[in-house]
Amino acid sequence: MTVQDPTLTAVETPEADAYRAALEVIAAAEPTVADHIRGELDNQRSQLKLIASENYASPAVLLAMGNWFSDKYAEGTPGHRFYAGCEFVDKVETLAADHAKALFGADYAYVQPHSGIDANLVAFWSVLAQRVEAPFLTGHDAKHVNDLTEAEWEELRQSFGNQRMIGMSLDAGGHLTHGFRPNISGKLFDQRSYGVDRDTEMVDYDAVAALAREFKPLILVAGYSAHPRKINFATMREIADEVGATLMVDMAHFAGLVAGKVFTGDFDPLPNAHIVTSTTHKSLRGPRGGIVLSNQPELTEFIDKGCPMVLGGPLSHVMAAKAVAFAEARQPSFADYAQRVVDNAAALAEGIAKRGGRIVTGGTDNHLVLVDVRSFGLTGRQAETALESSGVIVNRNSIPFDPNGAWYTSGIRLGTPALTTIGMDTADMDDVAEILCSVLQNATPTTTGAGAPSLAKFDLSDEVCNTARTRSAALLAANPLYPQIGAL
Ligand code: DSN
Repeated sequence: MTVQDPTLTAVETPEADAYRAALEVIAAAEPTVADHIRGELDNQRSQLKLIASENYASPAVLLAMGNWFSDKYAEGTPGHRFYAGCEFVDKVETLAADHAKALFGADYAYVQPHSGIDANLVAFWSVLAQRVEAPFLTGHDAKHVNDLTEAEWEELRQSFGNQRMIGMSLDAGGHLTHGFRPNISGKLFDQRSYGVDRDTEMVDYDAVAALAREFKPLILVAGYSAHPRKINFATMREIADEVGATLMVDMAHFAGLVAGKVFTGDFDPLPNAHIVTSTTHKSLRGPRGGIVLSNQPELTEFIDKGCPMVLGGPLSHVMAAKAVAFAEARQPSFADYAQRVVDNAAALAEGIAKRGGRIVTGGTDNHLVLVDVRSFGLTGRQAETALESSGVIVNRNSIPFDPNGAWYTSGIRLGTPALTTIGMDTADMDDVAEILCSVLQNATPTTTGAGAPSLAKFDLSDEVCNTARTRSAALLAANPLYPQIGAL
């Protein structure tokens, strides 16, 4: 376990008092858990966090989750629950939804999903309910699925499984939940995927349109977890409208850039998509969870049935934390933060490119940077491990047309939301690029026992690792994580 930085001092703030007291109470029940909570903070404080999907939530967001809302069952929706005693759950869920609506300019917000996959499942099943189930019920003069005969129900069940979806391919930066076979979405939908152009590595909208015309999907999904560029959602909507598809945007990665008005107009999902899903813990900087938004009244009654359709009891304590996070994101300082995230990503890409790294698409206009680490003679697996041993936390990632497959990969994915939260700026990003490239330039692949080039093993000197750690420590000392909590 990492040990607490001995130069950290205790501070007298409400946040420090709250966490000291909380750890004391937890330690009285199970001291090892309190130790592990401290250990996680020490770890996070000692590493350069460049995972594109992570961030540091505020103490207010974190504290809003640690309370007795966790004890309450509240299946249903505000004012329409399957349990009594939901007065304050109703209030907190309504507050979270109201903040989300105001933040994103949405007419409707569903704040119950526990995660991104849950949000996507709610969205998929809402569209299936609206476009497959509801017309079937009307056609059979039934109000409810329980009114159908066994034969009718079987026919409806079969037709759920016969629907089509188009999403972005995984190696181009799409997400497993967008219809890929290892995920439930790929088992449910007949899926085809669009990739990126081989030369530019950008989305080719003409190719997406041609695929949509040929395949005629029920749902067209736009959104990504590893594509470093904006998507034109107005163009995606034109394609969806032409083929009668519902446009779903999964903005999990870039929700903070939408909330912070960095992505506007054609690049803002809300005015363009029928249904929008997101996580709340990435660039949006909230608690771990999901949301579904829509401006289409014909869809909202179905989204509202996320529970019991897909979800069980909502995590009321997390909805409370979502309300806090959305309130924070409505402050003008969040727009400033979102712009700095994007500026920092551009500076990081430039810093790596000038030190010899190939940047997929040649740059970035969002929060993430995809580096083709073959330019350093490495696989993604080698790069990820070499950086971790030097205190730089990234994840390996496929790049478009990746020859090394999804396990070893040829890329690493970097993101700036977390380091921007602790105050790093574009000059710091050049230092981060220097630290990162010094490790990648000095890691040397080795061979397997059979003498073939290894895709996983490498040599890296302790001196290089230690120098990287010392430089990172200096950057982190100047931009401390949770200074208001201090030493615990
Ligand atoms: N695991 C998330 C990411 O890292 O992008 C997406 O599910």
